[in-house]
Amino acid sequence: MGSQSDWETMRHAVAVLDALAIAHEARIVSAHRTPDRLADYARTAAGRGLSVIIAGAGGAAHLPGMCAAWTILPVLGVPVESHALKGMDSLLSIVQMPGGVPVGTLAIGRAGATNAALLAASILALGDIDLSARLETWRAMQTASVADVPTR
Ligand code: RP5
Repeated sequence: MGSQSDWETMRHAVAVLDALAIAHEARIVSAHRTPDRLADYARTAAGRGLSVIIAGAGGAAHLPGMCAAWTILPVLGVPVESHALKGMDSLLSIVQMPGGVPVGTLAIGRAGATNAALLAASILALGDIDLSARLETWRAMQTASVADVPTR
């Protein structure tokens, strides 16, 4: 994530990864304030054994795109809701990548963070039958939790 202030959003991705017992790390890597850290992180990610990068940032949100520039790992971008423009700036910054350097862009805010983790799980599950089973169970539990009728 681009800042400590993104944690309130990105913790929801971490919660899903924890629930699915997916090994992960959480780091603050700012495209603007720590550009060398970003280059080092993204360039070494595959070699360190990472398979998917979830990059959450807000405002002029260059983190996901610059991560994708430095690695061929799948990069999933989460637009963090900004104060000034409610995350529209983050969304448009992340989603409008030039052809040739993809970032899979999720929804603004908590839903995007949650779904980024679930999408990462789906990618990883292609090569991990145990994770695939855990993901099926997670989805079944979600289905079972939806009431037929609303509470009044
Ligand atoms: C971005 O600027 C971060 O991803 C964060 O969403 C936003 C604001 O950062 P702070 O000023 O709160 O550190 O780089």
